[in-house]
Amino acid sequence: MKNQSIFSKIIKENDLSKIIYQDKDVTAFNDINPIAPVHIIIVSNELIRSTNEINEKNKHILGHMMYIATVLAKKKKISENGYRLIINCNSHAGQEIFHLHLHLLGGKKLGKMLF
Ligand code: DGP
Repeated sequence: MKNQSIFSKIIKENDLSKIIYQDKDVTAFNDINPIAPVHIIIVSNELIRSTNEINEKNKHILGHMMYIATVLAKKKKISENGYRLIINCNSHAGQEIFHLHLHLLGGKKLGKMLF
C-alpha cells in the first residue's frame, strides 16, 4: 500500500493508551521491541519513507522530531544521565519500517556504539 505503513495505522487509530505524544506533525509511542528501559519511536504523521525522501519542503520535520525527543527525554527523566537518538536509513542501517522515525533510547548506560 503506497500510503500506509504499520506506523500510519498507529497514528490513525489514535489510541490514547498507546500514544505518548501527538501534534500535527509527529506522533510518539513505545517501541514494540524495546532495547532500553525507555525506547520511544517518534514518527512523522506524513508518510515519508526514509531520510532519503527529505527535501527543502519537508526538512523541518527532522528538527521537530529531535525537539520532541528532547521534551520526552525530560518527561521520562532520562535527560540528566543522557540518551541516544537514532534514525536508520535503508538496508545498511537495518531500517525495518519504511516510515520516517526517530528512536529515543535511554534509562540505562548504553553501549558505546550500536554496530
Ligand atoms: P527501524 O529498524 O529503525 O525501522 O525500527 C523499527 C522499530 O519499530 C523496531 O524497533 C520495532 C518497532 N516496531 C515495529 N512494528 C511495530 C509496531 O507495530 N508497533 C510498535 N509500537 N513498534 C513497532
